[in-house]
Amino acid sequence: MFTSSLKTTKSEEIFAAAQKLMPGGVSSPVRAFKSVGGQPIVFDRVKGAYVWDVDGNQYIDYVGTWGPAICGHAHPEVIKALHDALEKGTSFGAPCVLENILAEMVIDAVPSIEMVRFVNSGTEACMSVLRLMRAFTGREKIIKFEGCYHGHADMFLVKAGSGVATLGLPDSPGVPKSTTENTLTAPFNNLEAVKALFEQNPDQIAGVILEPVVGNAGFIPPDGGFLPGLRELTREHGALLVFDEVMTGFRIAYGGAQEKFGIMPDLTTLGKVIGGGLPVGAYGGRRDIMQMVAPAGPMYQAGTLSGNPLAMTAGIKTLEILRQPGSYEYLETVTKRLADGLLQIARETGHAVCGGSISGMFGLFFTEGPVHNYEDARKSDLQKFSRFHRGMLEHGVYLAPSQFEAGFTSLAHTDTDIDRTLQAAREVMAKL
Ligand code: KE4
Repeated sequence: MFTSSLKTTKSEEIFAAAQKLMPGGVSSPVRAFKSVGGQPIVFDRVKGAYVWDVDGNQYIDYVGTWGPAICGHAHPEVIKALHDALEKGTSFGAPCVLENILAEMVIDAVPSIEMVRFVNSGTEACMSVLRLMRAFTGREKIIKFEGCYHGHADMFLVKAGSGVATLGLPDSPGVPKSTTENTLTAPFNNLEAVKALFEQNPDQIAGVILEPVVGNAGFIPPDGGFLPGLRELTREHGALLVFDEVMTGFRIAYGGAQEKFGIMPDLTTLGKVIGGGLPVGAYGGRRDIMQMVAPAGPMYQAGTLSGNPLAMTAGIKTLEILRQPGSYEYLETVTKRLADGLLQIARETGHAVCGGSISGMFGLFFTEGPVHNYEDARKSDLQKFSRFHRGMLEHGVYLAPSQFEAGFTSLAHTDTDIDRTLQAAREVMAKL
């Protein structure tokens, strides 16, 4: 069932052909395994906590299509709901009651959201929320944090995380200076740096946008006073606080990191989980701000497939499953056992390591740590991470193919899966 020496003939053939057809052979850079090396695994099918590749190898999956598969891949209730929805068509381009239903669920769940607009990706949600921040405040500058990733829109490609960090790209060519000169950056967890930026740019900063728990520089939780400090600083300077919860939304808690940490941002972006695996992003927040969005207000944003019935259906069913009592306690327990187990095994086998987990999100760095920001994260042993990743793959465990990503569990991961993963880690780390 779990092979040790991977047969990847078909993966190699398909990926070789793909590289002639698509840049890097992928639809998104991190999938190419560039930073961990070796042959990317070409998926054939997914179910629950598992993935099967085109060569028939099975893996326990801790990427979960980067977050959406939090109920387990291809959840039978989600699949059934999609089958039923398909009979009524795939896209309307017109109002549909399913949008009301998902909007109401998001508004009920996320403390700071009074109104919401659906889009088709986290990138679209973040680029739209940035325009809204500027439209509402009349200011142009924003603050983001090194290592945080808010999608690939030009103004965010400044010291960005995720694939940009993974590939070690000096941000990106093609992004005009004029676009990024209004993007100020500070180290995550560093309130003094943010305070200084506000003092140096009086009345010019529209807002601060962050991943409240960083997942795109590896897993970096906020230090105790960081989030409350940002709330206070933004209020003091008439700027907006924006939580990018594309990754943490409905994962850290049903109400996201803002529920977990008890902080009310002004605006929030969402994605991944709320689409249940189909393309959905969203931005939302205070009614007085959201009323600026066309056609209610003057700030323009649009999308052909936004709110389409299939994506709404998958999102509705996913949130219905997640809001069942016990979901987040289960995620917390299973993920903590995994993360703590990995750290203990690493230390027992003589590796410097740090990391942890919050609800269904975890990560580890091969460095003594602690890791408070992206600069700390970059001190970790990337070569060792690559060997760890490859070793776990050969033991039937599929981890995110980059140190600058987080790990994700699901309601489908069982104690047996965790035991198997820890057993694999014991064998791999002993040889690292
Ligand atoms: P998408 O445009 O990829 O749907 O969302 C962009 C985005 C925005 N904000 C946060 C906090 C995110 O994590 C993301 C996307 N996350 C990456 C994984 N780190 C997507 C995976 C990929 O790029 O292929």
